[in-house]
Amino acid sequence: MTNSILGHRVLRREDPALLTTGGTYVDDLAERGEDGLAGALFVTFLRSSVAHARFTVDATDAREAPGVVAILTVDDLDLPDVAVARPMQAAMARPLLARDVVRFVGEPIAAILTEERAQGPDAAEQIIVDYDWLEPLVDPEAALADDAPLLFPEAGTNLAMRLDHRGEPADFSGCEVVVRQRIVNQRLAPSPIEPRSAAAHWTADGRLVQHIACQGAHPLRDELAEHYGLDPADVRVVCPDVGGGFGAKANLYAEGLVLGALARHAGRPVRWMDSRTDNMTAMGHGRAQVQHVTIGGTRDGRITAYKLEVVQDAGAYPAMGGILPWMTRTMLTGVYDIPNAQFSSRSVVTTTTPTVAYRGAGRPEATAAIERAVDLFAAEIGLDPAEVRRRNLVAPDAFPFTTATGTVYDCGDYEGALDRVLAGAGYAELRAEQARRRAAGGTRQLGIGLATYVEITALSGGSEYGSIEVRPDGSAVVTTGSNPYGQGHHTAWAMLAADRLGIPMDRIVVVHGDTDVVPSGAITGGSRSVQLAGAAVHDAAAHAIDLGRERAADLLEAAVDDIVLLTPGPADTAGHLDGAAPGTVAEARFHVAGTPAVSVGWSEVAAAHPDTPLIGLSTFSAAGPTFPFGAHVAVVEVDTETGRVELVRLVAVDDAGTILNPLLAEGQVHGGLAQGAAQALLEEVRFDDDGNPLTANFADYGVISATELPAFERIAMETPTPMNELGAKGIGESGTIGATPAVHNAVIDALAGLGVRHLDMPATAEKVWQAIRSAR
Ligand code: SMO
Repeated sequence: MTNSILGHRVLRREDPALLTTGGTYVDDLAERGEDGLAGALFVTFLRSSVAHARFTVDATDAREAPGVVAILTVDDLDLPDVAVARPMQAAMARPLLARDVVRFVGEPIAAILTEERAQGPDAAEQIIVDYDWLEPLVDPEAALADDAPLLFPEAGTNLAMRLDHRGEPADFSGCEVVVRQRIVNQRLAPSPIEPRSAAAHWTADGRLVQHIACQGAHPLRDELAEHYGLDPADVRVVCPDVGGGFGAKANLYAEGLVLGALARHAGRPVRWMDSRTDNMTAMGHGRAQVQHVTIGGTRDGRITAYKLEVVQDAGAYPAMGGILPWMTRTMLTGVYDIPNAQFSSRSVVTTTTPTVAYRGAGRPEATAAIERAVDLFAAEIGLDPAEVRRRNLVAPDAFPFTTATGTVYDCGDYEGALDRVLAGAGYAELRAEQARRRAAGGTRQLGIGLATYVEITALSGGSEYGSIEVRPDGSAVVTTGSNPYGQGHHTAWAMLAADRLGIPMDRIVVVHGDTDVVPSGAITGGSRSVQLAGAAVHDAAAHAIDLGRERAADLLEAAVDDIVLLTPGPADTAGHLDGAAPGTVAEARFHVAGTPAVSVGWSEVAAAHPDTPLIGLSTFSAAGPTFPFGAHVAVVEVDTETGRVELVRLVAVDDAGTILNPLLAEGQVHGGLAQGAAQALLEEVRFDDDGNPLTANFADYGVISATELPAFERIAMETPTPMNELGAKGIGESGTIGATPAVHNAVIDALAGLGVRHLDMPATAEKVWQAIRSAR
């Protein structure tokens, strides 16, 4: 495969449009009145301004406000509530608009349909909501108290789901050292730059069409079909360009579910887009776990027992976030060989924004807990944290490795990743510099943070759709079930098809995100795309080649077994390949083995049967998930007078198996590192004691930007997985998973000389300053 395009830094073909004329987002389609959206009414949601109350609504005056076409409340909807996913409490179902009781600030109470965008918020001001306050409940641990206010009195509890430990409890009796810590893995706002956005209309023949910014059209189509009692074939979901999702656009929200009913009521298309504040208060939040860790072992650094007890804040209505402790359990012991381990969790409802999946979805929480615990353990026994990690890693010859919670890791070399990152960071020199600064006692102390991690991608294996049609002009259309929202599927899938078919990349179009065009698909999430949808494209190409060989055999009057496809090499004509000059590479040709002089090309075989398109298709199924891993070193400087933390270096080894395009992988890792550092240093969704959001915009919420970040240092490592022919694992979430604890540990490491043992994230200047003061 020396001529392969794979593994090269091919530039993103998505970017010229995104960086110049802009993409085409849902709101653009609505604005242009395209695709059935002409004359769409604007939907504005009147949202609760209190966290917990019984309420009544009077919209009499508002109905007379300029431009108002209709105002609907829950009684006007002929739709069921959002059922709670099993095994969570069924009695905690969510009405699509609040019914009698509101349970978080931002919960939609009424839908206002107006002719112009600005008329909705004006009309909302004229709706009179009479709130009869109920006791708010903001603290998830308090939700379990006997006297806690109940969000759903009929459920009789605030507990939405519990996972109890299976098997023997972790035994700490033989440990020489046992360390305990309560750790808050704080609530985060996923903060996509494009907020939630959708439009809906009904066709003349009774089909529901929804355009929506999402992570996968087909699962949403099925969700809509179920909710509206329709055959999935009578629902069409279209997902155009999407400006980020990070897990939070993986499911429909009440606002998205209700649009079809609003369009039906008005007899016109409707369109909706979040304001930033609506997005910060009503799109799902991530993380939100309180963790109690116990770690024990020997004085020479062997960890022999580990326990993690989680309280998961599910927010007001249990959604994906309530289930995520299951993922935390899956990755409980991380990269360490700790057979004696225990996990339990309780997911509770609180009068706050519901929680959902957010970049890593339950796995970063597991890593953050154990990586902090290992550092606490190392500090207690006075050993270097790198050395403690090394003494406990799963050995390279132990794969496939089954953990205490029954997870089977496919392959890995954890010590190799640790060695690389320590060498790349210059770990010994960093420690020496740290010692010098501590001895000198200056105001800029150095902190060095480590994290070693493993995560699970393509969670339960699963399958994905891919097809390739070669057209009579020799161009190809790749159709994929996987839906990009920034990852670069158009580039990656075109590379895979070009590589295998020998058709130049600029003659390959990638189609996705329309349930009327793509037969099936799942979400882009859990870092699954390359290893499932990418593998499907790779596989579909093989089928297309088989069909091509059959046709070539007819054309060349030869036996099909004698026909081979000669691919001329890197199939890039756009000059993107490692900066090579533009030039046309000849397309691949079919010929009889040994006689390349007589051949036919793709256009000839595709044109040979004009009535039978040449389509290779695949629904690739993975034998199981894969387990990317890595090691990060973060270096921070802490100003001990002000508490200000500066992240000065972030060195990362992220092994995601075989890399298809290092440029795309790097983009994923960079974003992940940024969001990991963001959790460690800056970001936190906060509520006051009454449940009022305090971080409802980008001024109050410390969303990270380039100014707070160093140039990242990445060190390559590739351990191919046997789970797919590409050898690829997922890369979308790994940066976040490793960076969060590495940066967090670095801050505490900087403060260790001052007597600080632990500090919860985010390490804001104020919190660091307070910690230094208390320690002194
Ligand atoms: S947090 Mo993701 O879309 O699995």
